[in-house]
Amino acid sequence: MKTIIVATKNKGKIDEYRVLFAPYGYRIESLLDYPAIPDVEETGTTFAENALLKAKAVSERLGGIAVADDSGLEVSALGGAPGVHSQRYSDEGTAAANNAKLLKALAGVDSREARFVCTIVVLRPDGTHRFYQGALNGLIARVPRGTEGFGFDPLFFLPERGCTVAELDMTEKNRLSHRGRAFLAMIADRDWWSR
Ligand code: ITT
Repeated sequence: MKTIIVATKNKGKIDEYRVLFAPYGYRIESLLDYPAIPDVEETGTTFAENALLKAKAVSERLGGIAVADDSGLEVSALGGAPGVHSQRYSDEGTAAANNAKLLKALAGVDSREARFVCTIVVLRPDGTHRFYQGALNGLIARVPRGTEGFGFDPLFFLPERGCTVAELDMTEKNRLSHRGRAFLAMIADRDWWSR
């Protein structure tokens, strides 16, 4: 089995990538396996910039193929916020505090349209890289529902499914999520990054 290092400390993402990569014969390592690698400051203004910063930090230290994911929630009524600041939306930066802040920001707001977006970057040992994107449209619910997934999943309602993302099991989430879609584009291009 080949190993791919995904430059993330987010347990929810790591679990999803483990399941996504497994059928293709890849084993996943993450920053949780390399605690000595310091946190990267996500100073970019786009998902792509931040993803590349995270991938570079790993590839500089470990070599090999580095994969990073920068993702977030864009809410139309909030002008696209929290966007690249999704993880740090509330002062605490926890999912519970982020979700509470989002509900407060949308109190009394009828327009609930939102989308999850994900940019994956693959950085090869020779320094070349490519980006892959995915998105998922939905509505911000008025109360959280479900216990699966992570982050904003309990508030992200899928009208065509009649449930939130946190009510889907991981296989179903991966099939339709922003991350699952970006991953499909990435895996379709593996002739480039694995050669
Ligand atoms: P790493 O930088 O270590 O990968 P992170 O959680 O900081 O972990 P991001 O900077 O990409 O990752 O921020 C992503 C945030 O966007 C995440 O913490 C959630 O708040 C939200 N988010 C992204 N994908 C999500 C998903 O599939 N479900 C729910 N929330 C998600």
